[in-house]
Amino acid sequence: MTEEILKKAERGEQLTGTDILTLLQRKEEKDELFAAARRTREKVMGNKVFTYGFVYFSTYCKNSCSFCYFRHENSLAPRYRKEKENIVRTAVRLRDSGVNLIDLTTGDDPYYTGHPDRLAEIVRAVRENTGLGVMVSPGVLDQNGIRAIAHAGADWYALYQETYDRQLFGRLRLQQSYEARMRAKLFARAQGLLIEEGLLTGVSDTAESRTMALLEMRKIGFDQVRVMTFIPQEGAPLAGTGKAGDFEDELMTIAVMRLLFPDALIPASLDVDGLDGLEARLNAGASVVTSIVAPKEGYAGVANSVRDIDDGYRTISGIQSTLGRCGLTCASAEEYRHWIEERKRISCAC
Ligand code: SAM
Ligand code: MD0
Repeated sequence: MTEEILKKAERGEQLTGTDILTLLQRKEEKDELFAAARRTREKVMGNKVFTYGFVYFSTYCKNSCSFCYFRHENSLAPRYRKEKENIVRTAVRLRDSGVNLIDLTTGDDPYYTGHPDRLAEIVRAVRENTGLGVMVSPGVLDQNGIRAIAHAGADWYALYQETYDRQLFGRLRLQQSYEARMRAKLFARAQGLLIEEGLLTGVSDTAESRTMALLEMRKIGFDQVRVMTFIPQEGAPLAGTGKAGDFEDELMTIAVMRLLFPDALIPASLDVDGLDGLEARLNAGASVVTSIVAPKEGYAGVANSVRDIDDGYRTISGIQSTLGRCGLTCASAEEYRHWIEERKRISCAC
């Protein structure tokens, strides 16, 4: 059964909801799924992967997401808002280490969301000083905010729905609007930005809810798609379950994403399990290593706020032996820029 579905996917035929559900559920056939995902990645990317530096420059957040360490109410979470000079210096250091893109992320911080000019100034400075691709992940921006980051030279707007099950969304992103979040992404695309979507797993989602999400995502056609396993956080309500998500569900979802969206980028995030989890994610078909963080600069991760950062494992040099074992190598800045330009030509022609 799985074999037939995999052949169908590799021939480029469209998978049905039932096909997708079968692939997500058949844990005993996961190795065949991962092998097909790797073949699909190889066809599109050869042996190259992209690398993203992560600069989490404000940890202030007005939201109360039940899964997140940095939710507004969590007094345990360290709060900082870095100065522009510090952000630029860190971004340049990441560029010099070899990353392809700088992901400028914040909590949903009204200091920036309410004053998009401040955000735009940082985007422009990072763009000019690094010459790299720039992704912006500041939570929901209004239309002025999205226009401002686009004009400042951002390439990407990242905003994760986490789930396409509206009831589950309500339990994860408490008192936030599902529709406003979705609208912001689509408006960003209309402004010429590439857009990234993301799912969380291990949050009482099911293979059925992930199938529904993937079908919806296929209709929209995102440029980068991710799934991350929930990591319980001290001081956040969902930590009460004490149980991290099933890592296999994330890997199998990565692989199915790879088959459904062969041309899209898919992260293997160092934020979920640090360096330990990288090999499995790459072997499931991921094509970007994200959450590379400059050590000893006082910048946090999100799902794992400190793991592997100051000891230098979440770096370009720290990932080399894992890439080598997977038969993969880092793409150059020029290769990434070429990918971006091609993708914008196709994706933003609207
Ligand atoms: N504040 C912005 C927002 O909410 O869109 C940007 C930060 S966002 C990129 C952080 C993402 O990390 C979330 O959307 C979620 O997918 C993921 N994340 C946060 N806490 C997590 C946790 N405990 N375990 C796994 N993933 C988590
Ligand atoms: C990551 N910690 O790539 C980052 C973050 C935001 N665009 C990305 C979740 O895992």
